[in-house]
Amino acid sequence: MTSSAAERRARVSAILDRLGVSGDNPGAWAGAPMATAGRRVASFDPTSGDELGAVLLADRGQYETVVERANEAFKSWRMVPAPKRGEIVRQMGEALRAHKDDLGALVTLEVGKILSEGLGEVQESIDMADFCVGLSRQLYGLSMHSERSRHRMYEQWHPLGPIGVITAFNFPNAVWAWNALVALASGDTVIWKPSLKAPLTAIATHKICQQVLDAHGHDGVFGLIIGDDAEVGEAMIHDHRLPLISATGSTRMGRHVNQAVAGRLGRCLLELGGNNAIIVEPTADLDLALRGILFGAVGTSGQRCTSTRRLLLHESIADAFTERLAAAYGQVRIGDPLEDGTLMGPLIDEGSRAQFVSAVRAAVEQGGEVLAGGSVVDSATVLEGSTGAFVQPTLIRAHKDMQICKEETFAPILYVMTYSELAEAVAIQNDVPQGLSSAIFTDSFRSVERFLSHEGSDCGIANVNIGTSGAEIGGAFGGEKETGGGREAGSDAWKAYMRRQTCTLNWSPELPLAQGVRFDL
Ligand code: UN1
Repeated sequence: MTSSAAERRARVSAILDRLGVSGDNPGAWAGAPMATAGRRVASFDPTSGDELGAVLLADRGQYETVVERANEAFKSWRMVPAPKRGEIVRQMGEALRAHKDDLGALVTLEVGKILSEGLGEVQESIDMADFCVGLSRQLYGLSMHSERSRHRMYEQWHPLGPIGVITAFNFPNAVWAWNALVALASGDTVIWKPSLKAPLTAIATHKICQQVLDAHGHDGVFGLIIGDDAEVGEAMIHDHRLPLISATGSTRMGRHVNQAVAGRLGRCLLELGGNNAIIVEPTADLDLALRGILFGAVGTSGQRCTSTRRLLLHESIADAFTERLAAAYGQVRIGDPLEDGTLMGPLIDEGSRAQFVSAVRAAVEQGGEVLAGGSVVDSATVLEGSTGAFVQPTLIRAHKDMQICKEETFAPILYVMTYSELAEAVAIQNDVPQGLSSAIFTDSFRSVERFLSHEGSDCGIANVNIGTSGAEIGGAFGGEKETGGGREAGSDAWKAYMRRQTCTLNWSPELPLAQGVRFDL
């Protein structure tokens, strides 16, 4: 179904209205310490180029208010029993469910991913809420056997404090949930600084969850601060009151955040760039591999940190498979991400389009050959009146030493290389600064085990017969090397949001010292 520009605008404004984010500065609703003055920043629909709304940026004064409220709220929130906190998170999950369709559409409107992915992103937040309900009853510590008679040792986990969460444009809802819902179950409060490219999703998400907190009389547990890096970001990373900063974004940004937070001996949880490869062995189910590669490389217009950027094909299958892939690339439907049937929407903005263009140029200069795509797309051919940054999904024959293949370009460019031995493929895969996600398609048991062994993939995520993107929330998400080492979402990622306390209790009438030390008068 395609709609006219006028019909589309009506649909868009209905979505914004229902979520309460239409008009100027929708963040400044009653009772919230949002900016009422300050630089105006518009949020654009990357598909049409239309302005969706605008926010006023917060200054240091508003930042202070939000942090003070979060600090104050922490004192009471940490004393709410964890399962009761879990019950509030459960209600947030219900509220997100009730708004899933509109919120998913808003994600699509603000960042340009196809509707199915926008909805999938909200589903990821709902799944996080469900996970955190269970987690709230499982914040387990170990008990140890003391070497001393009639002594007991155990560890317990305490809430940490107000957590600073800095998110990127590409997952404007789910990455918040990975952090904020775990933090809430853990007894922390949250200060969220969203990307200025997706402030409306942040405001809508915050409003939906704030209503639940309001119903329980918890003020200040969630803080939202929409500001720029120099004013608000810098304040956050240098703020001693925020014991943990969880930041998602580029490696350049993460390095800066890490240094600032380390300077005050705070904690960082970083989720930075990826340069993810898929290895395809001759035994692989090639139909499966093709679909996994397409979703990984073309999905979200290549703007996931887990997007597939390099394809390592065994030389015996390379030519025929590359041909099939190039044909499939030619069939990817580029269009309005709100419409059924579209597989690829626009890039987030002109800056990203410029990076796409310069990466393709660099690849060709470095010896690469464009096998499919390679060009920008005239936006007027996609949507009437659009100024969106549309590009073609692009396949480039490359060789392992090309510098551009070691860099992360947030665009749908896939570099295809060949190998003859699995060890060589794994070496190529690992020979990049980033270490987020990796995958192999094979039916060989031995290859699977080698890929997953200590001398296999060096990434935080290693998949078999699944692409590099689209991780489930149940596992810990994150990567090694320049990806930053952080882990978010499931498994025991919650431990980063709490502080561990080791307790030793003596219930004997003696005072024996550990290690047999004697210190008697
Ligand atoms: C990101 O791109 O920052 O695994 C996160 C995935 C998604 C999350 C991506 N669940 O692709």
